[in-house]
Amino acid sequence: MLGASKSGKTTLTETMMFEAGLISRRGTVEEGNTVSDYHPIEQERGNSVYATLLHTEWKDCKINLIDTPGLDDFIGEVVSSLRVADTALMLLNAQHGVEVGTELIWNYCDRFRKPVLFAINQLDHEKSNFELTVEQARQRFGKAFTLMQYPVGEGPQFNGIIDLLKMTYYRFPAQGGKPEKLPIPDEETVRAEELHNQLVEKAAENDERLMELYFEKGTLDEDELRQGLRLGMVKQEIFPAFCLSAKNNMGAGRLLGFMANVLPGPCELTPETTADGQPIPCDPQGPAVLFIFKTLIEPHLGSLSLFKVLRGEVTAGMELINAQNDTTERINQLMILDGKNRHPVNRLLTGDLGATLKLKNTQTNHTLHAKGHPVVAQPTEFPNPRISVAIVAKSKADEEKLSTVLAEVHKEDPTVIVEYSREVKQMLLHAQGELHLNAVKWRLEHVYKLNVEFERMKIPYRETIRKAAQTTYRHKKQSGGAGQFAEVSMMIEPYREGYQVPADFTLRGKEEIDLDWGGKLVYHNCIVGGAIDARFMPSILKGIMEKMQEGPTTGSYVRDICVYIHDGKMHPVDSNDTAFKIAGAMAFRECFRQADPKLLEPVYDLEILVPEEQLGDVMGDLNTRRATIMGMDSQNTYSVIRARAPLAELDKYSNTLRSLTQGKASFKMKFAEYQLVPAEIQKKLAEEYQKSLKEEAA
Ligand SMILES: Nc1nc2c(ncn2[C@@H]2O[C@H](COP(=O)(O)OP(=O)(O)O)[C@@H](O)[C@H]2O)c(=O)[nH]1
Ligand SMILES: [Mg+2]
Repeated sequence: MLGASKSGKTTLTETMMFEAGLISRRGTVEEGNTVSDYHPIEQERGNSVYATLLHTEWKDCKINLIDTPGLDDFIGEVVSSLRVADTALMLLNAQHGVEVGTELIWNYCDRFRKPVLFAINQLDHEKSNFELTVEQARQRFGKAFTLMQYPVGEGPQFNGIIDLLKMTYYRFPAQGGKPEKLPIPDEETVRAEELHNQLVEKAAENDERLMELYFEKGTLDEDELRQGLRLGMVKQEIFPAFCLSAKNNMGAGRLLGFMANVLPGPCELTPETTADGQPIPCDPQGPAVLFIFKTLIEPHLGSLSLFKVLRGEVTAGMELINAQNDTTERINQLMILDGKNRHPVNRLLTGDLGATLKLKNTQTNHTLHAKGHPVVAQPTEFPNPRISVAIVAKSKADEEKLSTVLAEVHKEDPTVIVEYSREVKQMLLHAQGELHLNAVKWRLEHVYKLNVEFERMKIPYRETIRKAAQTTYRHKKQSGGAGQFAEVSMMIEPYREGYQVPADFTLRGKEEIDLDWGGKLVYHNCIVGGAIDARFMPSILKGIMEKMQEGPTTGSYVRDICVYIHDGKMHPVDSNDTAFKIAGAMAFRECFRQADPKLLEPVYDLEILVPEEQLGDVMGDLNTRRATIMGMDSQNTYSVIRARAPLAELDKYSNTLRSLTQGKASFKMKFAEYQLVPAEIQKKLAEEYQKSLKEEAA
């Protein structure tokens, strides 16, 4: 179940369970009592945060549903769900047509090459506009978008559907549910016939035999139509589109019937693949293969692994091998899930989704297989993070617990990435947006009883120089016993590819270091006449490296420097490694200060999708963030802005974007390069650093 936020996925899921008689009363999102939105955070907020697995039935067919959240921040849930779904059911909200949220999710449907079914929902809403929605959908999804139905009456008058496959008029009672089946009214026959013929032609296009039949008879019967549609769906050449009011329970039953009768079953789809791209043929009789697509953790109760049976069947008590770590796992309890409710089952067949408890060494993206039949299923690739913050426990005593708990959070949600950054000395949380971070915080506080605070992530600046400088530094200490003596003459200059060693130096040795934090340090030994022993050269380099890790201007990493050691002095007794290390460090610092130091900051490429109406506001805001606009395109009803902006200016960007556009925009960001910090900002940062050093010393 996919679609922009508030298109009605959760409501439709509830209605579908109700239609199957699995629940006797329909809950609502407003009352917080749907089967799908069972997490307290979802009830509190009134929208889905987690993907939820449930099922419904139609005649003798079990249909698994995964209700996903529509908000951009929770896209990870969409990705893991799509990975195992056989068909994507995409809701379009007839109030808004193709939204930015639709676009985002569509990109993933496209990537996974799944059959897609559309449902145009909220046709009862007073702002519903069926024609416009269809027009936008045709524009965006192409000619594969195929109407299966159209509504009779719209907005508050919506109470019927003309079905183009069955050529029947379904008229609903006021409270929804089971419709009356009527002949198509006279005033609709021309339109219905025309659309029906288009549908028949499209269905015939996908199979030679059907094409022949169509030429012979001039039409296709219902079964032939179904077959043609199914083939077209597998090839993504037909996206059938249905009409709905999920809230008033109009159209959901017909949609379920279509799902049961027409949607391709797991073995009719393009086969699953292994990690190296080989097909895993769908074989209900073959040796079992299970793919773990999601993990739910309840503290103290252990974890629940959700899986899809890719091949064969799984039975309770079965022993399987984890392909990633070669350990044996026993499927002690086998169950299917309806939201938080768990129903034990004895076996699950190829294509089915289920869950098991307390696997020992198995996580999301792992494969379990029958003994002697090793196979690794293609793992799901999760999207890159778009926001980073530092996280600290409110109480010092909780610090250790915090890392353990965050590791669990990552296991449940692979789009939460936890990292201790040695560079900025903070525990960092990388995620998809502020709502995502807030959901993590909510979970830490309410489920793990751990109070945390988010702090701004320190910006990983870089320092470098703009011109050459040189100095001679003498380190001399005479106190009591053995003294210390070292003298180093050093020249430094900016490193550039293809640089030349100055003509007045004789190069005796060179070490080119690719720095862990990016950029280079090239260390040149240009000593003549044995002024400094070769054995002290590494000590000098050590001293320089210390300063490279804590640049003189702001304490940030230094990059892109050439160092030349061209002269110096030793003392027969007092010279040692320590003395040369200190001399190296001090000489480097002096040179650096004279070499016109400059500060670099990380800049990111942004790609922002924004509805036309809010384009001006979003551009205006970018102007306040030192952003450069790189390009702009227009697509359907929204624009794509490509911009480049310093990370330091992107704090809370997803919040701002959400409030500027009522959540209708979306963005991606990716590290681009390091760029010069403007002089006045560099000055301010340098002053702050000097102040912090003084405070530390005091
Ligand atoms: N008028 C109308 N409202 C609907 C319909 N379906 C859902 N809604 C309302 O739209 C809002 C969002 O629904 P929800 O199911 O949470 O959407 P989701 O974010 O896609 O899961 C709720 O207030 C629903 O009551 C519909 O068919 N008609
Ligand atoms: Mg929902």
